[in-house]
Amino acid sequence: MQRVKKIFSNNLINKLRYMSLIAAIAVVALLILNNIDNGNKQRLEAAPGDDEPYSIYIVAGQSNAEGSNSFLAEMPPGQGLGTHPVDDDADPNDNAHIWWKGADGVGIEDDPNGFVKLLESGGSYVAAGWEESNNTADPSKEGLINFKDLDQPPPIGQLKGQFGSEIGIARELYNQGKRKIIFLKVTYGFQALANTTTPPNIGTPFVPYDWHPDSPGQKSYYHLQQEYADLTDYLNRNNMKYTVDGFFWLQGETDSLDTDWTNQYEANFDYLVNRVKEDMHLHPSAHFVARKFNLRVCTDNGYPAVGNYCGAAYALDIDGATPLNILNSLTINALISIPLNNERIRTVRASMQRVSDKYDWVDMLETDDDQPFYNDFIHLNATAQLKTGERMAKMYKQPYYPRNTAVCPSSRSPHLNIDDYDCDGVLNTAEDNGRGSGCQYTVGGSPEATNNNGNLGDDDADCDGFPDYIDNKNGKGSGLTDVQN
Ligand SMILES: [Ca+2]
Ligand SMILES: [Ca+2]
Ligand SMILES: [Ca+2]
Ligand SMILES: [Ca+2]
Repeated sequence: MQRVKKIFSNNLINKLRYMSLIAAIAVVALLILNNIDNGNKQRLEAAPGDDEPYSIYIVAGQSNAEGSNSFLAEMPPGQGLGTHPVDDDADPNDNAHIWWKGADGVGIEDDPNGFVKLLESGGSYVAAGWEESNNTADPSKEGLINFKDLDQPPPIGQLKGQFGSEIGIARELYNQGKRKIIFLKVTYGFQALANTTTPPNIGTPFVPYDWHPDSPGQKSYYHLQQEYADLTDYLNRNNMKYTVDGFFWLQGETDSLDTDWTNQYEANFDYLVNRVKEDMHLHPSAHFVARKFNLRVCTDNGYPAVGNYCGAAYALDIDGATPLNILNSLTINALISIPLNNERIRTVRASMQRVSDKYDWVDMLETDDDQPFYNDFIHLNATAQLKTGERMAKMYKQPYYPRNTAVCPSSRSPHLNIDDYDCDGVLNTAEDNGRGSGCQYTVGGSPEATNNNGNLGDDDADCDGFPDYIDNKNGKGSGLTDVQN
């Protein structure tokens, strides 16, 4: 569009009628070429705003992050997929997109000899694997899926028509004026944060892909890093600048199954939030928002009235998600079991809160209220996922400019405001220039370049904490009244 604008501008200057005609023909030709070039492919956002960065939001965790038992088909009346402008068919150009990876839905029970294999392997047999998004409708977009297509079967839509908090988050951000939203979602049910390979922790086939960043092999955090690399490589190849504006974490239930895991949660969670902030180059204004999981509805209602023992989480005096304990949780007479798990649940919840209290960029969403669960009393249903997403998105000020805000001099148009947030005459997309020598970006203590990496949130020439694209003052401070750090 820049080239079209420039030619049109030259055309006005030129007083010669025939030149005007030629220029007009050129404009039409360019527009036609542009249409041919784009075909019928959807853009993520229509111009103006081509130089506005995309916002990546990351959703990660275990089953409630995945959205197990939260189904598109069970969304409340009037709130179904396609009823909101961020996920509708009417104007898909401003829809949110998602790049996801998660459980392939295969379990030990799907293999006729699964349990035999498990026992023979001494606990090392793992049937479960991963599936990732793949845009078969528009292969040029690789794994990037328009929200309007979430109701398609995998690898476009997610497992069994499920969805997590991403739809509620996206709708709230859109309502706040946000466009060009991309989710990166990597989730796997029943995975602990604890490193299950390190003594005294217990390795178990039921937790094959734990979330600890240092777990060896290709576990959940490894997959998250791989998908982050794949997504940002895709964006870079397509000249799409971005910032990483939030991380949403729904996890913790499985760590309450083992006393060692429970006792390590505070240290593990503290480590996770800082690793994420570094590894995924979070925007200085981005927050890590965690849902403080809640099994109160489960413990209050599950046992013994309706014979639902909330799985292993409540009813059994187990310690450790070992094959024997899991087997017992399915078969043992619940009347002789002793529910000691509440203390571990409280410990994990308190650990999450302490880490949140320690960092002003870590927020905790309390859930100890009337949230509707699915019939298993563990998993958020569709209504609850929408509500949870909305709440999580509201927990901090987003690092972007609402449209048509007047921070630029009056001589500049609102469109320039979108493409040049800090009104310094340099387009947002041209402010990917790295950091000052006094504030090198480090990952794990090692310096890492931030220039021309596609991410605009990690560049800071004057080392004042304000990324260059929203910093028009050389020296301390952004010079912009509506930018918070
Ligand atoms: Ca600028
Ligand atoms: Ca950068
Ligand atoms: Ca700065
Ligand atoms: Ca500054």
